[in-house]
Amino acid sequence: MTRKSNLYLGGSWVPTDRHFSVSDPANHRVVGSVADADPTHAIRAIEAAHSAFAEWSKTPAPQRSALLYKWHRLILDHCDEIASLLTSEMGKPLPEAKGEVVFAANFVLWYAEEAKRINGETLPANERNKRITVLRQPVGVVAAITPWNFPAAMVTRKVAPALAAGCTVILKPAEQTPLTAIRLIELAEQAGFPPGVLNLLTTSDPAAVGDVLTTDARVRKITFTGSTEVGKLLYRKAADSVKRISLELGGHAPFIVFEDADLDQAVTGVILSKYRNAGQTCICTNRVYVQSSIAERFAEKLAGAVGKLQVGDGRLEGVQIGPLIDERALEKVERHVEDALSKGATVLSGGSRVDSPGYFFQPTVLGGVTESMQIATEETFGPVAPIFTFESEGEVLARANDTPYGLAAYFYTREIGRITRMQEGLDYGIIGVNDPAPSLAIQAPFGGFKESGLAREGGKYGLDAFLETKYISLAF
Ligand code: TXE
Repeated sequence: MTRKSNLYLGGSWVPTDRHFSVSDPANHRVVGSVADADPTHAIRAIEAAHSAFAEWSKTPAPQRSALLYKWHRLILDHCDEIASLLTSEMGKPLPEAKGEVVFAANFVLWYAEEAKRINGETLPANERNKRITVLRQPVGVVAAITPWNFPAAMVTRKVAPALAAGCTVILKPAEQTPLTAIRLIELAEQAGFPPGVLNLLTTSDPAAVGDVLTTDARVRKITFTGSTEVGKLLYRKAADSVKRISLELGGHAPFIVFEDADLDQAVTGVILSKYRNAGQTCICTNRVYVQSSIAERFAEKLAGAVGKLQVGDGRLEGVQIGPLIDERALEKVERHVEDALSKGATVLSGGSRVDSPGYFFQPTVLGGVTESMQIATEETFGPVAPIFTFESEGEVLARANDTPYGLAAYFYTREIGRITRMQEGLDYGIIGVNDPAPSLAIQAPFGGFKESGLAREGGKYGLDAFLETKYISLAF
């Protein structure tokens, strides 16, 4: 079924002259025809969000909270429907899509609760006839720009804390996956958020629309998840009006297996952290470092397990690896594999695209990988695990940190001293110690060091990005 949609501006669904199509990456079928916003629509969205801010920011927290509770309930009530929409435009296997919708709803629930706990404080003054108060106030109009790899969760992880804080929001989802976002906004409308509090701009021209959102001084905050390249561009543009900005950018996660690790657990860990979402997550493993004494055994076990992963249309029972998002993504993965093979790596499993109309790539393991290969430094964003070997703890720590990225890192060992040294020494915002899935905890601060980003999302930390701190000195 092809879905059609309009823009959501100031509480109305606004038609556009132009539309763009959304297609299913598993078979290229068109699944949606979506309103195509241009810069004039972006200005209308800003006006709507700006005028709604005055009321929304003063709406008592329990009322904001109640609307978020309703939205949460509606998302869960429509979980299956949203998940199948998500799979049809993004490709991830249906069970993963359902898991994502629940994860997305959990952010809304968390911030429904958190909305009631935004409080300032009083500080002891220096003089008897003075009082010092610290207020926490919403930052203003927020532009949320979201990626295609988690079309539901990235929306709620940004929108829910912004609304809880009392900000108004303009959401611009990725052009590959607008349908999930549209459905979430329809449900938010049904929950009863007042007109202008939440606005939706779908567009095939993110640069033109993004330019308005990042340069208009009425937008006070940009929250973005996507490529490091676009993140840097937005950061530069936001500087002109000194907007607050949160960036969740690319990663290049090391996954380190020490010789005392439980090998089977480590193999399962790589499978989970590397191949989930076909390797299209910013925290997914990009470099597997295995201590040389166990490297051969580990590679054999991993290649065996990866060879059994089922690739196919995400709607089919038992499928674990869906298609990549588009041709460009598939070509990048192919390029990285070809480059590695031309420089001496070997294929231990998979290695090429699947002969099918969709954008499928075989789950792949490469051995004999070295730092001179593209795959060692650039984010592949596909189902390819390159194996490197190492001799000592100090050496692997230095190699793991030798990257401009700093989002997630994983290591497997049972030795407590090494656990302590490694978790403190890794220059990353998220560390999984014998744990391949640290990101599923919505209460934890998610975000990266270095070029992986700015600020944190999730839990109480995720609210900070949407709040200003005001200091009041009262003399009497
Ligand atoms: O990202 P883009 P792409 C990484 C990953 C992937 C690569 C490219 O390595 O292979 O980036 O993916 C919007 N002004 N990640 O090209 O372009 C765009 O419409 C304003 C990691 O899809 O950064 C979408 O909404 N907005 C990442 C969002 O930016 C602009 C997730 C992300 O798209 C814009 C995705 C502009 N000029 C990709 N140009 C993660 N951190 O999880 C694009 N956009």
